Amino acid sequence: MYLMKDIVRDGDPVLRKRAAKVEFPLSDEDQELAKKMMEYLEVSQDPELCEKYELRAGVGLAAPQVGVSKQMSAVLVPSDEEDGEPVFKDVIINPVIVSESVQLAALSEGEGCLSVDKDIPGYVPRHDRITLRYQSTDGETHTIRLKHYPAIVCQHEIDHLHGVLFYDHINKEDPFEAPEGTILIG
Ligand code: SB9
Ligand code: NI
Repeated sequence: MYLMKDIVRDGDPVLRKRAAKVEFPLSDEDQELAKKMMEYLEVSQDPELCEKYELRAGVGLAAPQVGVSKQMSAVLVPSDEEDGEPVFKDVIINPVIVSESVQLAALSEGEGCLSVDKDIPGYVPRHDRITLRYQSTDGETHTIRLKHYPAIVCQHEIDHLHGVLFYDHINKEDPFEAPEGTILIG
């Protein structure tokens, strides 16, 4: 199981590289990677296990964050209700945003990243709605529409596969300035 010591931190060049496409059928190694990334999210979102293993809770984890430069990210956006079905749960492989809304959105609390140890305040403007195409571990191609929070999380994860970190998007002059019309979420 991945622990915080396995998470690559900002400054490591792997976080700034473009990750390589993943070939199908998945190798045993890639299958294991997918499983372990999702396991991290599941364990990190269980308050007791999170504390026991000294994890930071996360809703996403990209392969470069565990030192593997491949286009694979695990996403687990929990339900708003206790014990509800997750809003989105999958390992997204070779993801592409095929269309995006002009409407921008940012989390009112800003974003954080398991690879960035300090708090970097500011709005991270992203597309409010996206159409995402990706492959799941079984090789199936999925095309799905996401909006608001799950769309923001997926854009953060896809950025990792392109060597981009959340703070790259924060306005340098005024961190809480976002393009006109950006809606705030959360
Ligand atoms: C928030 N968290 C994430 C993405 C967008 C917004 C609050 C995921 C954080 C974990 N992480 O670093 C994944 O790449
Ligand atoms: Ni991140």
